[in-house]
Amino acid sequence: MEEFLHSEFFDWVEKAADLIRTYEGDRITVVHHNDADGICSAALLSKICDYLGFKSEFICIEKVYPAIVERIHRDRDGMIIYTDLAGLAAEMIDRVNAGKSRVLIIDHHPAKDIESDTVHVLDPELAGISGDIFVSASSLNYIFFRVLAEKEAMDYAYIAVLGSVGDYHDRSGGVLGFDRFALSEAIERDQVKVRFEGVREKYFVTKFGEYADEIAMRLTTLGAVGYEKRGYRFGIKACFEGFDDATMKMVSELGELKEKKFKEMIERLKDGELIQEKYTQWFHVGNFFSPMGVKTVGEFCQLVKDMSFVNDSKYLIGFQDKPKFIPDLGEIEWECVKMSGRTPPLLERRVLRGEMPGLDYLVPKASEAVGGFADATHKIAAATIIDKDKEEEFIKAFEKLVDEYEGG
Ligand SMILES: [Mn+2]
Repeated sequence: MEEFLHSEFFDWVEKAADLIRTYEGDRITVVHHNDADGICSAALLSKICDYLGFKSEFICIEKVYPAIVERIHRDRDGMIIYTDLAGLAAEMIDRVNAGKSRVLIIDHHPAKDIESDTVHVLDPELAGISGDIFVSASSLNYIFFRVLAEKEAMDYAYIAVLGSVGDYHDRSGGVLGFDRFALSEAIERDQVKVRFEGVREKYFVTKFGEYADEIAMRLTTLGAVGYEKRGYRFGIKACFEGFDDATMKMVSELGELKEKKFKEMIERLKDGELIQEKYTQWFHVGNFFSPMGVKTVGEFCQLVKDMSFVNDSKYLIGFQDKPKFIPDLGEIEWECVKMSGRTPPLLERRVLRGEMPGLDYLVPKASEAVGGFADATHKIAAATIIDKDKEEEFIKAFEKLVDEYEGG
């Protein structure tokens, strides 16, 4: 395992560690994602701040939008750490920050490095290491912690394992690379035991008396389904103290709430709320999914795309209002909606054969047509953000694009 620690990447981690070591302020703001990996990253960073004697504030967000970054940097200075997000947003953050705060981005998503005196990016992708396979944000924060305080960090190696499993880095049968390095240290310290289920490794977390995947799923429920209720706060606490009765109750209530809302929404779609166009079928949930975050409409599309009431050969598109209220920040001045797209099975085969255009082509183009920006697009699944009241215009642009593709 030592070779990891002597790699070029380790020098990058050292440089990032210097930024926090030489920081002269007394408080650090941590901005983190709301899934299990983001929650585990925040948990590790909270210990780093404690260890170094900094006061810390935590802000949980679903995505890095300029309006959110503006609010964060308007009201705060000192040091701001973004984690499990923002790898691609360094430029925008640097522009908004305008030299005010010391910013460190600790992410494992695709990233773009920038030349800046105040904004720094620590991301394995920049060193040619896949952050989707070998390093979760939690493992990265663990390694960061380890460089700052090796002994103290090792008490929390299991948290890196929870984050890695939360991001499904065990999908090939077990975690790999830097994730595995964190796992090996958790095993050495009896925090985790590896068991086998067929050819798959399962990570039993001794402190919790259960498996990492169950714990991670619970953390994601708290952060994503319970986003507007600040469920992630309970998640961070649970990383250290386990799940108390109140937190377990919250998890099961959130699970039931999601199931109930999804069932009702399916009925509404069957009752005529699924609008049929030539190539698309679409619906708008408004704020019906509140308090669940805007990732929910994507999860809902994923669930219903295979159901029999959905037309097998048309694109499925759902919209969800983006709430103005960000739990840790208050009201943000924006009026926008999240759009999620999926391809039902028959259409999916046509898209993959190249007979129909993919969502990675249609969604960015249709977004542009209404002045929006798409940032997460794949052939058969995509998401974007557009201004409110542009939904019908978006659908029109989308239809036109498919028409042109069919014609040409
Ligand atoms: Mn992650």
